[in-house]
Amino acid sequence: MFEVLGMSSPNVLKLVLMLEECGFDYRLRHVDVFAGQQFDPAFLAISPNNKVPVLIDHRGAAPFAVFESAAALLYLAEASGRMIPADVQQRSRAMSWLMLQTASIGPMFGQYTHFCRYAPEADRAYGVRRYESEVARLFGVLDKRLAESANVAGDEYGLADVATWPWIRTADTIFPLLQDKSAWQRFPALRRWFDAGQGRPATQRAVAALDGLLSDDIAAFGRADGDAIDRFCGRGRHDHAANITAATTA
Ligand SMILES: N[C@@H](CCC(=O)N[C@@H](CS)C(=O)NCC(=O)O)C(=O)O
Repeated sequence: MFEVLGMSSPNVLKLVLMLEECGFDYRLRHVDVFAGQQFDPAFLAISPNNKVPVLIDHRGAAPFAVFESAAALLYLAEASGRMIPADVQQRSRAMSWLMLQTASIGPMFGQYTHFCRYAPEADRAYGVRRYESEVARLFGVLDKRLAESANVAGDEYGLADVATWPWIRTADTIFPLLQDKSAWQRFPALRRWFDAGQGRPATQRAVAALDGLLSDDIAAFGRADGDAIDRFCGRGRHDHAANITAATTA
């Protein structure tokens, strides 16, 4: 049995997609990031960067926790022998696209979400334009790749696909860039791949399971006051850089 600690976010969906694709038993446990549960010492002991998701493998004598979603995908690929090519060069290709997801797609799409949703009005415009431009560029990178390849890393659907698909879902669902659905016409290969992923039975089960955490997130957000949102965003009295400066000059 595996356990995923998380919320209804794209980085968490990656793990649920992978667990479903590999046919593993799992359960989900909600982490209230708006209440700051990601900073609890017990959580930091298994996720030192204070982020969800965390994968816990309960199959052995003692639970084993994996932090960072791509590391968790690799753990599940190795545990199952699935979703990762055996051939060395194809495996390397899969790693390149997996790392592109973690190094570029996740951070850029995440910052775009941040500026659209959480930035104070006065500071919003530059950040939105900066990250919207990057999101559009990355859409182009993926579209070009998928015009020449059935799936992100090659012919077979694998861990680079489950890493990437949730962020395209988030983009399709909430990004102002794709609010006008005709914008998809610029990215036909990406759209073809996204629709194919959506049609997979494992994707449908994973999305239904993850959406079970949505009401927890909505309730958690509703309970959060301004200070809690500042802690989530690392600003105000929770501004890590300002706190370093204050400690240095004290
Ligand atoms: N590189 C990390 C990113 C994880 C991440 O950004 N998680 C967000 C939710 S999707 C989170 O935990 N936010 C809470 C916080 O930053 O305090 C991964 O891929 O696991």
